[in-house]
This record gives sequence, C-alpha cells and structure tokens, in this order.
Amino acid sequence: MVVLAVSVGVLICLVTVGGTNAGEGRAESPPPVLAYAGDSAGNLDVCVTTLGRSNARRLTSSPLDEFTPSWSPDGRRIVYRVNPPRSDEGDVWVMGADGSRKTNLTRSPVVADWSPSWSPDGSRIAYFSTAGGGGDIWTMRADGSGKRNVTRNGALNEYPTWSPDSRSLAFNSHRDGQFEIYDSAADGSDQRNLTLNGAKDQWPAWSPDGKYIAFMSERDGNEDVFVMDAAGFAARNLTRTRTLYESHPTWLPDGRLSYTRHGESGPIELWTVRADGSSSRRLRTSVQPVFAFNWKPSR
Ligand SMILES: [Ca+2]
Ligand SMILES: [Ca+2]
Ligand SMILES: [Ca+2]
Repeated sequence: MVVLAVSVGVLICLVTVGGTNAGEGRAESPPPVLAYAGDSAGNLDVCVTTLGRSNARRLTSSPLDEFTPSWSPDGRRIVYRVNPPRSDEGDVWVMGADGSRKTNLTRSPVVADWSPSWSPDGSRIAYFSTAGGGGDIWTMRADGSGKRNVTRNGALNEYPTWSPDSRSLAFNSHRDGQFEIYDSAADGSDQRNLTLNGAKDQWPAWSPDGKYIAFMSERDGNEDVFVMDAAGFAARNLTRTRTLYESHPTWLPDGRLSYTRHGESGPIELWTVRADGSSSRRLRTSVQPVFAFNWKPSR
C-alpha cells in the first residue's frame, strides 16, 4: 500500500494562532483566509484563520487525522481528508466552513481516498482513490454521487488540482517510475507528462489566471518551489535553497504564490513569492501548516 508522507520534518502542536502585525495582509481587502492542518494533541485537525488576526479556529477535534482542506468556491464549505492513525485508508469528508454538518463523502473503509480538491465552478470534487484497484484520480459531485475514475492508470496518480476554468486537472503521477506532474482534461482524456525529468515533481497548483502551474521539485537537490507555464515549458526554481525544504505551493487569490518552508527541525514557516520569483518573504504569522493548505477563494 501507498505510504503516506506526512513527514514534514516537524509536527508542532498548534491550537491557537498568535497575533501578527498584519504584514502581508495589510493591502488585502478583506484579508486572506487560510484553511490548514495543525497538529494538536498528537493528531491533525483542520483549522481556519484570517491572515493578520488572532482568530484561528479548530474545526475538527477527533483523534483521527484531518488534513488537506480545500474550500468550496463560495467559501461556505470545506472538503478534507480523514485518516485513521497510522493508516492510509482514509475517506474524503465535507463540512461547513464553521465545522458544522460533517459528512463522509466516500464511505469506503478499506479504500484510500484522499487529497480532495473542489473545482472552481463548484460542480465536482477531484480526489485520489484506490477504489479502482490502483491509485487514480477520481471525481465526484459535491454530494458524493457520480464517482468516476478519470485517470484509469493505477500507478499512483495523486494530489489533483483544477485549472481555473474547471476544464483541466493537474496531478502528480508515478507511472514513469518516479513522480512527474501530469495534466489532463477533466474527464481524464489527453493525459500529458509536463515535467519529464528523473527527480521527484509533486504538488501542482494552477495559478488563478490559468497561465502557470506551480509545483515542488527535487531536481535541484532538495525540495524547492518551481513555476512553469501551463503547457509545461519554462520551469524555473523560485526558492533555490539546499538545506531548506520548500513545498506545497498554493496561490493566494491576489496572484502571489505561498508555500511552506522548514529545515531539518524547527518551525514550518509560511512564505510568499511572486510568480516571477521576486518579493520572496515570510508571512508574519505563527500558523504552521502541516502538509497542504488552501486559501479561501475571493468572490
Ligand atoms: Ca484530529
Ligand atoms: Ca520527475
Ligand atoms: Ca530547498
């Protein structure tokens, strides 16, 4: 079975979020809202906070791991992964953005369902599932109906992300013997390898304007955040550090790119950078996202 890599180096308890002095949030109106997973009491919970405010709210409290939250496009719901301890056989759940009405959308205790991503048009949720026997990208309606295997490849296709027009998916795939970023039409047709190199490429994220795909790659020695154009060309390393690990690139609604950064030990920091690589800076927040996080869409 697939081994879950929640090993982000450090898992630091996070129940409350300390104050910030606004910093990056100053020019935002309203300030960005972040959903993320924090480690509290030895397991992961989904939390939500507004950048620049001390208003972190924990939305889950079970002893299971709840993580990889993804907002609905209207910001009213959050879809996320729930895992039993030390198991990959999780399910995809949905809840209100206030933590209400938690509902299991996959209900498959012996199948791994994870990394949900809500389409920008709201119609479907893409996720990883072993329901077809291998590891594939599936999509379902937001109520859990209409599940379909869109990659039908089986060789560990995971972490889907949508293009802004909801017509395409990007994901990473191990079908070539190591991880590459692929894209396809939303129905799984026209699957293409966009990265074509022997190093690990993971965590694709489509920019809000549709022009770029950000991703994590180890091609320059360790984890760094890259951006390429959406056709897979002109990849460039935005972080270029050899002793720090930058990963989980996620676009802010304003077009900046955010990502996690940490060393061998110590805190997980949140950083932002522009798509051209300029203005790299640490966000002034004590939030330490474990694994992937997601910014609330602006409407
Ligand atoms: Ca939990
Ligand atoms: Ca690769
Ligand atoms: Ca690095």
